[in-house]
Amino acid sequence: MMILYYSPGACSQAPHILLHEIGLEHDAVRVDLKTKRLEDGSNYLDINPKGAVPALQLESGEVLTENAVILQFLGDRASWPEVLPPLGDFRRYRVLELVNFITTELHKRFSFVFDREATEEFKQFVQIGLSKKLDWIDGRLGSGPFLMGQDLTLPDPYLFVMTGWTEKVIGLEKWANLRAFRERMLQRPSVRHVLRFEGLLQEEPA
Ligand SMILES: N[C@@H](CCC(=O)N[C@@H](CS)C(=O)NCC(=O)O)C(=O)O
Repeated sequence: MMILYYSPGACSQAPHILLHEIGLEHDAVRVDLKTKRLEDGSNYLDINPKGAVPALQLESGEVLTENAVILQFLGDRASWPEVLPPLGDFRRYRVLELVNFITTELHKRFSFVFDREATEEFKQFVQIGLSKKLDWIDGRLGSGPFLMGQDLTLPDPYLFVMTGWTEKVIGLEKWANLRAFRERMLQRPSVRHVLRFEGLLQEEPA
């Protein structure tokens, strides 16, 4: 069985949600990113020497890293082509273009904002750029319901993670489309399952 190495609320939530969307059997193992240890005490650096999540251990024992590539790998294993259109369908590159945008323009900027060693001044500077990129993706998303229109594709779970981080760091007030997208995604069983699994879902009292 495949094993996803994750940390609650981290970018690993994107492949975690995708695994549930496409219904691929997997285990999910929690990584303490500070100590680089798993819950059984073993060293995560033995699995992924880069120390970051996500990492996906395949049935073959091979370990795949880098979110954008893990998403692509999972998309190619999905039994429905909408999530990542096949080679020969130009929409495949539109999907990958969006994944790449999220990785390089949004995710990486957030990494700087979350960096404990970054100065407040630097974080403010990064947030100005981040806001501009969020303006673009908010416009690109429009009323959606997903980035590519009617069907959920690879970048949507990734964008969901970015909306959570935005809510935490800047607030989503400025981005009505992203706000509505987040609300829609929060209704999905895959998202609810993963948030519950990661210990992040506020259960309504019965
Ligand atoms: N280049 C990696 C970066 C992943 C990344 O930034 N992961 C963060 C969590 S969202 C992490 O594990 N940070 C801890 C570390 O790098 O030590 C990717 O795109 O998958």
